[in-house]
Amino acid sequence: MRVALITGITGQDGSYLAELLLEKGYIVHGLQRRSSLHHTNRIDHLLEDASVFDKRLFLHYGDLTDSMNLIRLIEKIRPNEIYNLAAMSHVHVSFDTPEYTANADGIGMLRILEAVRILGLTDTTKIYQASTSELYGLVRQTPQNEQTPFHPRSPYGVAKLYAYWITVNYREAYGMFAANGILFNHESPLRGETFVSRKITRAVSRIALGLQDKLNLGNLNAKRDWGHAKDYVEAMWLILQQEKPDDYVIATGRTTEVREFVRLAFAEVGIEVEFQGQHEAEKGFVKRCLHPDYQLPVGQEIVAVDPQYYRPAEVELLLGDPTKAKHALGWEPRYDLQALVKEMVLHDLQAAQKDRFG
Ligand code: NDP
Ligand code: GDR
Repeated sequence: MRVALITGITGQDGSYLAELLLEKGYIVHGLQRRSSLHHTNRIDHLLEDASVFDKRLFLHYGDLTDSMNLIRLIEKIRPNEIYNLAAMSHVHVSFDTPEYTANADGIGMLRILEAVRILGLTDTTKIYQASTSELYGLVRQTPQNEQTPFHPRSPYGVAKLYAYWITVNYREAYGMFAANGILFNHESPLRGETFVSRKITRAVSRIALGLQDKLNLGNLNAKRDWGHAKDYVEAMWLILQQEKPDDYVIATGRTTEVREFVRLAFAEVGIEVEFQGQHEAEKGFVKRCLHPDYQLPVGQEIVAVDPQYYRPAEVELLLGDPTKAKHALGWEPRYDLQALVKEMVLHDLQAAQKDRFG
């Protein structure tokens, strides 16, 4: 049986990846941080499954900032595959916690590579690094592919740039199977609630049910290449199944404005939004309600811009070119944006119904 170690198993991608690897028959070990509150919600369905928990799924306390812990765990687990998904993954928050972000998101990957090298596991352990389209940052060219120059725009992006290059460096220096997936934004009902997609679908559901008045957002002009996390964890696995380690862009090849994501999400509950005004004065109003269950007064303000959500430096446009992944990995996304938004809104509507009716 193949053995995998997932750092960041309690996150969005960690949950989908653990599920995928368990389906494929792997023994899965996950690194979790100690927390004062319950924080395994995204993998509770796996932990409660008696057929896997304690038999093929094991959790270990640890942290990417703790080398000794990582060495000890990797020595004990001797994984065939390590997926380094752990990170302080919020771009805006990284401006408030730049040093910690560099330590966890940048040096964290070095600690894993070094642990594998020191333990003499370079020939037996393949390593995946969760690289990101935030590496491209300032727009130089679109669509962005594996040859596009990097210019990160946040402490998060810069930390991930270090992790990207140290992965390439250990591959070249020590012949390790170390590979980067340069993943563009991917979302799901498991997405953290402060990322823009989930913030929108959650607010739309709560506004439709009368639990919230308005959705406050930052830059509505930003464009992202949004896919579904379920498709993207499949690409991570495929990257480690190749004969040779390499780096791949994983994206849908389509880009959409934040403003349009808002429109699509409200459309799922039959509410047509009309935007008026510019910059900080821009607002979204109810134009029409087409769903019998979700009736709001026409003209009600339901979206506003709040500059507190602006970032000190912004990434305006991301559009990925997944041609290499399509040809080399045979990877194609199954979800389009419409299907993604629908799934997220439906999920959040159910959660909002529970909040409203108990
Ligand atoms: P999440 O924020 O949902 O999950 C991050 C995970 O990392 C959580 O399990 C978190 O634990 C854990 N973590 C954070 N800091 C540490 C640390 N110091 N030591 C150990 N664990 C830690 O992120 P996603 O699942 O969305 O993303 C997975 C990875 O992919 C991240 O590295 C992210 O930067 C990267 N990425 C994500 C993209 C996306 O669009 N989702 C696109 C490209 C790259 P806890 O639950 O305790 O907070
Ligand atoms: P991003 O995702 O920064 O691309 O990083 P996020 O959803 O946070 O922002 C996307 C875009 O939306 C704009 N925006 C807002 N963002 C948030 N969070 N909240 C708001 O209210 C808001 N209003 C507008 C942002 O300015 C931005 O332009 C994600 C993370 O998962 C990273 O870990 C990952 O590496 C990249 O995607 C690819």
